[in-house]
Amino acid sequence: MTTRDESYDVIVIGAGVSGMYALHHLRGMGLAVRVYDGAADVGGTWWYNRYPGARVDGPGSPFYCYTFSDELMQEWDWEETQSDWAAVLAYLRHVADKFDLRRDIQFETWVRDARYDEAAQRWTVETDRGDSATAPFLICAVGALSAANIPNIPGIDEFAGERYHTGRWPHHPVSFAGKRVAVLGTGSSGIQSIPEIAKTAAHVTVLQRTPQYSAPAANRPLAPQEQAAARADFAKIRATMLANMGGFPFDPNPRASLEHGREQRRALYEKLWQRGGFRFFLDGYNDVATSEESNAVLAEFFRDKIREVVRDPETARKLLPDYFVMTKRPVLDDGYFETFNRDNVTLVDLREDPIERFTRSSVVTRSGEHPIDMLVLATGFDAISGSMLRLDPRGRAGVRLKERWHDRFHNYLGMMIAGFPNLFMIHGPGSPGVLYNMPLGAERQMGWIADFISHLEKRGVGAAEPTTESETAWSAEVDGIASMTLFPRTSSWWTGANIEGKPRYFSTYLGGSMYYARIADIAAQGYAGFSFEPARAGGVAGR
Ligand code: NA7
Repeated sequence: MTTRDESYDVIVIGAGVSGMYALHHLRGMGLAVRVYDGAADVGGTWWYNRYPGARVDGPGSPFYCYTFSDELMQEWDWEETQSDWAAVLAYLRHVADKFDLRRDIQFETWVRDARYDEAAQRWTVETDRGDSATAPFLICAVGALSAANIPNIPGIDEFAGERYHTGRWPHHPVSFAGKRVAVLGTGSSGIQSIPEIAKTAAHVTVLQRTPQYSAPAANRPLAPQEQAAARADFAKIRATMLANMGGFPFDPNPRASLEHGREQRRALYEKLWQRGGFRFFLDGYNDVATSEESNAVLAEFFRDKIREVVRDPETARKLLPDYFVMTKRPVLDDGYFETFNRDNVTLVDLREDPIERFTRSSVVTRSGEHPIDMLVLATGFDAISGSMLRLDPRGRAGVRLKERWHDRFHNYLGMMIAGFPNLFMIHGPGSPGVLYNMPLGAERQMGWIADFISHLEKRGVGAAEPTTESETAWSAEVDGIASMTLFPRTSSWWTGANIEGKPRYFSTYLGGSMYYARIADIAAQGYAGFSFEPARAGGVAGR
């Protein structure tokens, strides 16, 4: 059924982790909310990324989850420390059931236009189903890792075999049995899927542009007593999560590498390696991301591990990363390097042997032709900003976001954009987004947005947006923090280097929990840095 000019208080785009929480929170405020999502159900990232081996690859369960409901925490059982996509999706479906979210979500619906009407002080969205709706507030919960990156390689569209992108994995079963499979890309998705694919494929050709520092995921069943402990003390654990830099309940690591010599450091790394998991990257030394010397010792430790595992020295050489550890998204694996000891796996180093083209049945690199039946694109995303630019909303005077963001993703507090009044982003550029526990980050940003909306309503404000001066100052803050680290010095999706023509800078606010203190402070100052326009009839006050 097509709906025309439906009127709401808030329109939310996206029904993933962030959009689901946004709906729940806004409903609790008594607001009328409409959510749109292109998928057939909730889940966002976890709806789409269902490739073999897809798992949580950060500090895992039971802390990669919502924290807003104690009841939810008490009733949901996580089975493993690194939950797979199906377990996370089952959890999100349970959340949708429990809080009756679906009745306000329109699925299988893409928002193809979002434009601001200055006179009415309202956003209008139009969908690919011919619906349109308006609301004074628009929340873009469009996902930091959503816009799939399909590389533009000669002949790629002529390839006649099966072709899948990990971030758009089909819902029907995919069989690799007896097939020659090429996997392009060795980020988290490639490294998770390659060992799984190699188990049944006739042959796997791994096409690697950049080798990775990957640590053992050490996925294991979550012991009932661990879950029970988390439940018993959840209020206290949540307080630690709120205080911790990355949003997880770990004590901050106080150890600087200067305290230990090289051998002592390697001994500690060995101990952490044996334990495995994401905390390998966090629990060593607190200066790994800031000190070249500290970083070099850890990098060498990784390279030694790769040399130890991979039997063919030439393959091992190609797998050795040579940039600062942690400055690309750290990866966790389950037997990735061991996979290269299998007879049915070969590695092509694209830096030495680049792809020239695809044909109907092969990939041709400089050294020759590799016949394939299937191409898996594990090529990642136009991350952080890509899904906002795909939406490309039109703000004041019809200015498109693409125009405003041609040189940088200008914003204030990682949530709002000058010229785009009453539009909020969750996990957008300029926020801690992908470098923070994302469900918790969504809750915290949404809490701030909700308070802001209440503030505007109470004061009869119809339109609020940041000044360009406050955007400039925020940019300087984001850049200032990043420049204290080694992160901006590596080409990564964090710096936009994976997408041709994308502005190149480290766009994430690296201050972690410090960010939440900053935005609370801005609110306490009466929302400093914004300009406000009184409500006209039909705007916020007129709803
Ligand atoms: P990533 O981490 O962006 O990995 C993509 C991989 O694909 C990476 O190895 C890229 O090499 C490679 N790539 C991308 N484009 C090309 C082209 N054109 N040619 C060759 N190789 C290419 O995406 P993932 O999906 O693995 O992970 C995304 C996040 O999801 C992950 O960090 C977790 O947070 C969850 P590059 O390194 O750019 O040289």
